[in-house]
Amino acid sequence: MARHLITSAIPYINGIKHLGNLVGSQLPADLYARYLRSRGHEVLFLCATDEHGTPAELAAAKAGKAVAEYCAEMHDVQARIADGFGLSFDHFGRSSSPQNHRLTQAMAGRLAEMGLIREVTEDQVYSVTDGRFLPDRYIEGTCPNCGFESARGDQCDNCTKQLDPTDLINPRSTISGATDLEVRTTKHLYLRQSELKGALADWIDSKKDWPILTTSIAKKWLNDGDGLQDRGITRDLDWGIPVRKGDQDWPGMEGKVFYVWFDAPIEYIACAQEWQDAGKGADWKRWWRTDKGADDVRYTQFMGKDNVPFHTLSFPATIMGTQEPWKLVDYIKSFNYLNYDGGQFSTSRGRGVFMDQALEILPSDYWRWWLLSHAPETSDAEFTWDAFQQDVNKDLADVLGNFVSRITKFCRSKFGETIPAGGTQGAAEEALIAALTQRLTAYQGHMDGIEVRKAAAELRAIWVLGNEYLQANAPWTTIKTDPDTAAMQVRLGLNLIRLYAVLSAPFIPDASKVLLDAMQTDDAAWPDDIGAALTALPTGHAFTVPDNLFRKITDDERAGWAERFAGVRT
Ligand code: B3M
Ligand code: ZN
Repeated sequence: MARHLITSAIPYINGIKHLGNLVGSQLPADLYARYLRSRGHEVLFLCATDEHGTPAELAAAKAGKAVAEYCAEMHDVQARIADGFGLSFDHFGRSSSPQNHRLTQAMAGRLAEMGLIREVTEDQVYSVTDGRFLPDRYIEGTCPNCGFESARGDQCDNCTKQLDPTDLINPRSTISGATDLEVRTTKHLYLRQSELKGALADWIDSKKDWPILTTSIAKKWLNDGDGLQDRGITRDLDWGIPVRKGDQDWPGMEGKVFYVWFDAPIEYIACAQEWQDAGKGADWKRWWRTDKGADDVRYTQFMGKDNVPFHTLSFPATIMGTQEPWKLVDYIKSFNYLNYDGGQFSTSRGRGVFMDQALEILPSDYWRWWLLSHAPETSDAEFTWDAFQQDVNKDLADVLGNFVSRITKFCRSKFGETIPAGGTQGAAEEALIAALTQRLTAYQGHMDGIEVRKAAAELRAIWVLGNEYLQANAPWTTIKTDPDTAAMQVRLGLNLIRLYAVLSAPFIPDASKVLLDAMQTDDAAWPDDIGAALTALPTGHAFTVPDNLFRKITDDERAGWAERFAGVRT
């Protein structure tokens, strides 16, 4: 029994995540957490909402709400949806929590003490009408290069030229449209991460087992020069964590807040404090401080590839820079993108299926199964309604659902609703147990290695073995000549249902519960020995026939959804 700390990238507060976001972080993190708990390990699985930054301020303004109020509401919305998808966080925290305020300020103070913070004076565009400094992407104007009228302060989307806001002709604020912009001088704090380049390079080099996607992105940023330039960690915004040196004022930094990407990963740690303060656990330092027992914790992070640089370089630089005994991540599982029907999912354009909409259409297990079995691990993947209908109907309805339905209904009609007695296992059963044992070993290997697609394929193969056994041994035929052997076959089949419930729970937890309930057992122990596991439900044990476990998606539904989600969400 080991201890596992698991975090998923924390979703931004300003809106509901789409299925591409879900499959790139929270869902595989949940799969892994559920699996490790099933194997008897101690798990702390944390996630939170990422609540700071300009997008949160703007979204609140658009909703006509105070930012704090908007964030509190959206946190609850996201928590409810996460619950709908069965995401089994031990705590779903908030980066705006008092715990994160304190910890972020303490870490910044410590970094300053270690000589790793420098103050930089810079010129920045100030909007008099908006009463604020404008981040580059909130300034638009005419491109000096191609004349495109909606070029952004950082780049022209028409000719792709990189720009400075001061390059723009007729610049205006995208917040208010104001044109009374002026350049003002302001002071910011920079984290001297360049000082830590050697230590970071050694650390990344030592991670021989990391996915190539993770290390290739880390090394690219580390060696390109760009990634490890010192990084501004403060912003001129109202909403955020006030810049303070621990509990002291930071002279010259009045009215400024930390940059959202500085405080967001620190929330992984603060979230454990929130978990404890909410009365859900004790001794959070046992998970996070190597001087308090976290040495034997294995820490795994899950995220989409766009978040990798922050987790392989910036956050580790923060942690290492403090020279305090904080736990560093042991393994970073990153994902490519899931595309939507010939294009990209897009939050800003409302393209694709969003988490709340998905749950309106179908129960979460349908989505969990499809998304995880198509997780974009080695390359980008694509969601299409055709593939979704086909795979769900085949894997869940034809393979797993059909197996359960055939065996339970057959038993009810011939033997009644208890596990029948009689008969002895022979060569066919021995072969089945051997095949299951081999596949279980492979399944566990893929789950331990977080090879999500391969694990799903192995689980599907485990379901198929049951169907093949039924097909080949046909208890409905056997019963005519040899009722005892038919009883043995049925007994085995019913026990297989319980085994499937246990093995499938990390992927499809709701269906798994339905199956365990139908088998009237709460024995969800992970099998050590397949032969023994297939005798867990003894002769005479009562069961019920579950309602149709998975229904098929009809052609009409598929066509309707494809049409409903073809445009953009309004
Ligand atoms: N909030 C990105 C996102 O929502 C970002 C992750 C932060 S992880 C510390 O996709
Ligand atoms: Zn241009």
